Amino acid sequence: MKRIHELVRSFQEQELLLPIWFEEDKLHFIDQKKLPFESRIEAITEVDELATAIKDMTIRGSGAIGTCGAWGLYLAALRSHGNPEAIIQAGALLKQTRPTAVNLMKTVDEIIGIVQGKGSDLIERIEQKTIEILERQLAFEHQLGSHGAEMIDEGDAILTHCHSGALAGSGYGGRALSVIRKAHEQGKNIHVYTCETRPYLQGARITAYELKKFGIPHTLLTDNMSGYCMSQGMVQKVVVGSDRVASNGDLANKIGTYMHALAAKANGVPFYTATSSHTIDLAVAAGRDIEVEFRDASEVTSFQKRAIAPEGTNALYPSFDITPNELISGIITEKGVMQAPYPSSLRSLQSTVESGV
Ligand code: RI2
Repeated sequence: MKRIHELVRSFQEQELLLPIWFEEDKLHFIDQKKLPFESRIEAITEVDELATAIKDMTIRGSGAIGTCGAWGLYLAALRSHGNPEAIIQAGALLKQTRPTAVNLMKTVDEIIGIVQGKGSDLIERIEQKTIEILERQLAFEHQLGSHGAEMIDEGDAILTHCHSGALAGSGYGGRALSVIRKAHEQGKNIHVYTCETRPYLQGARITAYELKKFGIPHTLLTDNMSGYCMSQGMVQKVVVGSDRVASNGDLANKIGTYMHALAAKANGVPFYTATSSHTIDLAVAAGRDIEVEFRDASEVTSFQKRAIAPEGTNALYPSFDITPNELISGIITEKGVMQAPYPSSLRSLQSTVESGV
């Protein structure tokens, strides 16, 4: 039977950029607010500290916070010596942190299923489930990356938004950057336009950091430059991540994604989202039913605690937007690239996942 420490060791040997890991009885994670200026590692022992880190975006990205669901409940199981009530409470706390990304809810529910199931040693059963989830998430990155790379042609310039990369996922390339990284590893000559992604600047700070680390040529754009670049024929594909996909194919992703999708449609540029079957939420009929997180307006009126607008200026911060399915050329998953009509392609994807095909 594999133990959690062996799993972490094997991940570390694969030269992954791990967002979160367990070592010496503590949960460790990279403070993504400080990147790329400082590589600060936090070490915690309590689930409420993890909840705070997710809420304030010290750790972020739908894939990464998805694995936090498993890590957090494993930590809760250890701290409570396997007390089911304490683990269920920890799950409820984690689920309240961020409402839009569905992976966190799903991994919490998977672990709670173990708590409610039968068996002897609860801590050990949760440990095994955590290992299964972490291995599966990493395998997804390689699989969806390979399927997505087939959509990328030699010489393509690919525009991406926000940061859907290793530190937003399980360490290889998350979603969008797994596609880009695989295409690069296949020897395709590609270039990436990374949009800075106001107000948290995930694109400028973290996507550019990872692209540099992976040796992939890239150029930073401010968010308002994408339409111009597409109109000039500078962009051949758009690939973004995904916080949740509704059963009709509507996509919830970082605020600004919709604007890029509109520009892509107007300029005949194929627009893809890279995701996994775990991020497709068949319980939600359409994008309008997805809860969009609104964050504190102070995150718009200031950057890293420095004011960028006159004191008292009103601001708005919807953290995500909805891209309607008709703007999406394909939904890249670990099982292949889903095409419209999405209600049927996503449903048959889900049935192959459930039946383990
Ligand atoms: P994956 C981010 O949200 C963005 O929406 C980004 O596209 C996504 O998560 C990356 O996660 P935030 O957590 O799609 O920075 O790669 O608010 O899983």
